[in-house]
Amino acid sequence: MSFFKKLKERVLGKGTKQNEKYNAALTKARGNFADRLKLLAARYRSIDENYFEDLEEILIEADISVNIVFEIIEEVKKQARLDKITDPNDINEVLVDKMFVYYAKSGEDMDTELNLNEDGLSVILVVGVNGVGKTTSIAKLAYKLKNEGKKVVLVAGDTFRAGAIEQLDVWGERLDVEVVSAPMKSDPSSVYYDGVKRALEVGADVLICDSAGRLQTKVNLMGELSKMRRVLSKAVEGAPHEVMLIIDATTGQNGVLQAKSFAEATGVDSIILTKMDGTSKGGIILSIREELGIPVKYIGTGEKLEDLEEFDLEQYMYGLTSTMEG
Ligand SMILES: Nc1nc2c(ncn2[C@@H]2O[C@H](COP(=O)(O)OP(=O)(O)O)[C@@H](O)[C@H]2O)c(=O)[nH]1
Ligand SMILES: [Mg+2]
Repeated sequence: MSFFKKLKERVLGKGTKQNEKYNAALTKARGNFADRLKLLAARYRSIDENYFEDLEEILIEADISVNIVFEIIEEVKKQARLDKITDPNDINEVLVDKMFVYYAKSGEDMDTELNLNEDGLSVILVVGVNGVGKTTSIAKLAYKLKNEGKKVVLVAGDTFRAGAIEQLDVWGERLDVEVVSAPMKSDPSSVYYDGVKRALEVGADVLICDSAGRLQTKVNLMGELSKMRRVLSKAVEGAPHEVMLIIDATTGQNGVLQAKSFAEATGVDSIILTKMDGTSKGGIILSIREELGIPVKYIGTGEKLEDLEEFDLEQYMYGLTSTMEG
């Protein structure tokens, strides 16, 4: 059975709901990837150096970093020689297979489970640059955890940006979830302290901490993040149990680099890749894997509370390529 057929079968076997979400969220990305690869295959009767140059361009424009593109194209060429493939349509299939393998092999950790403390309070700290979708993702995550029967408390740790506290308050009201906050410009660490205290008081299962995302020097960032960590770990053993880094898929390579300084400044356990619905650059997932080596646990597929999906490599690759079949 062909790679695409197998992928389709596996993905549809996971139920239609998740599949529809991925398919819809990756519409733009698919247009800039699968549709272009199909056109490329139609332009070339068989593969040659020009073909591979055009292919390279499509991959780079999908936001796969250049070194990965070279590596993957080498792999594709090798396979083509080995299997005597000359039809570009068949090459497309080999390509997607190689991309899949690249993601799966470059990091051993594909687990999307949150590191929650089973008996006691779990603390999740959410970090990332301004505007990437931290607060929105926190609301989505709270919604999800609440639906799983968990008691959630939120901390408005972005005391820096005007409106940030109110924004979380509004979500809290909609979700019927308590939000702990302090006036603007308060020290975020002291708000976290209050948050933990309150979460323990009410017997919450999960405390999710919002944070400010202003870009600053790495030294400042490091100092601030380690202070937050210290406060949280003093208050609850093992906290923060999960530090989630938010990356905006529409910011491309630049966003990945910014994210890297956050990851280097504090230990990051996982990534939420937001705004997948708004980007035409689906290859970013490979760049994140290469640059950060941290597992993507969720993707943001829209602005609504339900628009958060567990990351699934098969769904993702299928969403990116489903129009390429046949
Ligand atoms: N389309 C889309 N918009 C999103 C997604 N996640 C966040 N946003 C929007 O991005 C903007 C910034 O989000 P916000 O949570 O305030 O970012 P923060 O500054 O990191 O807290 C808001 O308008 C959100 O509605 C997503 O997955 N898809
Ligand atoms: Mg925010």
